[in-house]
Amino acid sequence: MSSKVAVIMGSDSDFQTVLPAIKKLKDFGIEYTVKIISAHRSPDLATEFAKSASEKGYKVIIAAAGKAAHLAGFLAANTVLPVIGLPIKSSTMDGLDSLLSTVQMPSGIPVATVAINGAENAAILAAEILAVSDEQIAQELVDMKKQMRAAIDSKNEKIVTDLLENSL
Ligand code: RP5
Repeated sequence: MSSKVAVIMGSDSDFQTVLPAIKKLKDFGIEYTVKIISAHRSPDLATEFAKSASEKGYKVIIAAAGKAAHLAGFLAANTVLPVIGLPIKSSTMDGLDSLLSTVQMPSGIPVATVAINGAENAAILAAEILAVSDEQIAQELVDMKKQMRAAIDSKNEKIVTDLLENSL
């Protein structure tokens, strides 16, 4: 089976921050490919990858980059696949530079941007896009929401039974 999601990062220094996205895709059973491609340091490769991504079978691209983070927008300019931008906190500006560089796209070239370092949400959003035409992934997402609900219920129970009683 060919990879459905391409996880592209601008540098190996982004890897640890991107890892939760890769783990989440794996948990969902979604095929993925991981590559380091830089909009600035390997712009020819970025163009070539984006232009051929659709015919290679990818359905969604996650693009993670920091600082002057042009990667997601650059890829989006060269493909009609949905591009999810993951701004990386990698400089002295706390990631605000990456966030604005990723999200502030001109009209006509959208990048669906998640929070600074929001790797897990990038993977969940990719799964939601795929789930429109994939029942198995849709079921994974439904199960995930059920687990979140159960976790909140048990925290609620804990605060009522343990924390409040022992703290007052
Ligand atoms: C961006 O510049 C990368 O995505 C990374 O977040 C940042 C720093 O890259 P390195 O200098 O660590 O390779 O292009």
